[in-house]
Amino acid sequence: MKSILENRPELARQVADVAEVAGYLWQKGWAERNGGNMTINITDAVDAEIRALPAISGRIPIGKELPHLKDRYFFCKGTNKRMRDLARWPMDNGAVIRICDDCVSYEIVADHPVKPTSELPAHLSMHNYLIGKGSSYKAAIHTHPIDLVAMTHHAPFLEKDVLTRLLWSMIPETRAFCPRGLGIVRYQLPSSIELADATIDQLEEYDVVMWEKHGVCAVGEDIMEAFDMIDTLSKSAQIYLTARSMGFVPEGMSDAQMEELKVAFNLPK
Ligand code: 2HA
Ligand code: ZN
Repeated sequence: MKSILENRPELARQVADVAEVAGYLWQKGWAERNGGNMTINITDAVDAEIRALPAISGRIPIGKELPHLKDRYFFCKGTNKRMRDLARWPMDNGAVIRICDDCVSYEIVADHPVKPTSELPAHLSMHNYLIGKGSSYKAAIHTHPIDLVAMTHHAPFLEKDVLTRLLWSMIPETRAFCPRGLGIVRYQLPSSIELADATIDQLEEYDVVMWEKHGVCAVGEDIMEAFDMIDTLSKSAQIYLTARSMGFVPEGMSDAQMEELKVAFNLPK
């Protein structure tokens, strides 16, 4: 069977980037079994021939009305598919979907009738929010980093901006490359509409959002950028944990050093 990626270098490149990141998530130990998911808005890489393709599924409800997504296309990891398999065979473990005119359902267009991730309501809500505010961001990622998730099991870290400041202060790069910090969503049932709604509330202020006792979510221009922000925050968490395991509480950069960095890099917060 011919893949939708054939003779479409831009689409193939974007899917290859998702596959590359899927491999990183597995190698980092953040993606046990089917854990985590990714979606990218591929509408700009979709041509008339793809638009004319008949669906290979019925209409499937999203569970929410998402008015900005009408006629948009996404590549999504499949539900119950392993991240490490997505890395090797992206089109067998993911699917291209088209949002229907009613904005409450979608259909699968290619390559195989792989049902999208269980976190589709959260992912599509994030894309809907981003398009609605005129953002150029095209990628959303959810994964289970051990260090960052462990930190959400400690109530003081869940207060607003406590983790942001702690992680920023471990190494200058974290503030520079994750300049909007880290939002917190209190525990919600995985895959729920409540989790989706709470996540988009946090996106008004943050590009990366922790899901208490579950995982992290990030949005970015592309999938590499979204991954890099989580990777940078995880690096800071590792520095913190390493210092604690050596028996001391790390000093962290001082307020003056943090302020100097903010001015030098022209950071938003
Ligand atoms: O895809 O990570 O949150 C499996 C999950 C659900
Ligand atoms: Zn998860």
